[in-house]
Amino acid sequence: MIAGRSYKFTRAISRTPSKSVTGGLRDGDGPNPNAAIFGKQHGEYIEALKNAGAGLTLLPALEEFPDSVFVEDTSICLRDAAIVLRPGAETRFGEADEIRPILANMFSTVIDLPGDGFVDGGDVLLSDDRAFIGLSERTNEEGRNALFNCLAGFGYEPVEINTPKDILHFKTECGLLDSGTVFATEKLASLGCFAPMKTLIVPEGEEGAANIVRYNDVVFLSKGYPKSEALLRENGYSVAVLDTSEAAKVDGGLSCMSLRF
Ligand code: CIR
Repeated sequence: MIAGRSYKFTRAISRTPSKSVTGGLRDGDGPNPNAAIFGKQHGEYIEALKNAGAGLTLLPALEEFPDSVFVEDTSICLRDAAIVLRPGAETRFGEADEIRPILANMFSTVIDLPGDGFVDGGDVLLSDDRAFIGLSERTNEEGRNALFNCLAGFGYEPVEINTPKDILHFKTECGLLDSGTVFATEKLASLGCFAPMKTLIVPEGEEGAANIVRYNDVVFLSKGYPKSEALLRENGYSVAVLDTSEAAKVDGGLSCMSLRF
């Protein structure tokens, strides 16, 4: 096990939200995000990553892909290698081809997910020694098994999860706080998948806070969840609160807007 490899980082990749983000995928028929406000909130997110120590690569907007700001779903970045995924939503298939050359310039090893299966990065949570992958509408068994095989070569033990049907991605409702602690909703924690890690339960009524990101010493938390903020601070974490109201309108959150390595 490489202690801290799950949250000690030096680099990050993000993609500027396109104007077409207003047409991003979402469950239900909620309102469109406001592209200008999304852009401002994304800028604040980028600044927070830099403040946490990230050498940031900001990629240009891709108008033909409304959800391309959610760059996390396209790949897995490790210390020495990157794995290009096959996102499971049809309108997002082409995003993998956009990220591959970027990763090829940054990593000596870039692997395409073998086979024909699908995986969205939002369904993959890496701790220091385990790869949790949740099956979902976007991630199927073939994709998951292919990714488990790839990650085994980097020392990750597989943990299989059936994400409850009403949750878009596994990480919609959990995030890593440190090498031994996960922040998760009661619904996910009750699956029993995180043991022996400690689970800090997202306060009831604040389930939307679960998608946190730990980057070095800072835990990024979405705005509007005071009980979660207090809980994290009581447990000794430094917290950066960020407004993600526009990303939330298209089912996005904090982890989806960057690749961290
Ligand atoms: C989608 O449905 O694909 C986007 N609207 C949201 C993706 C969020 N990504 C993530 O949680 N990793």
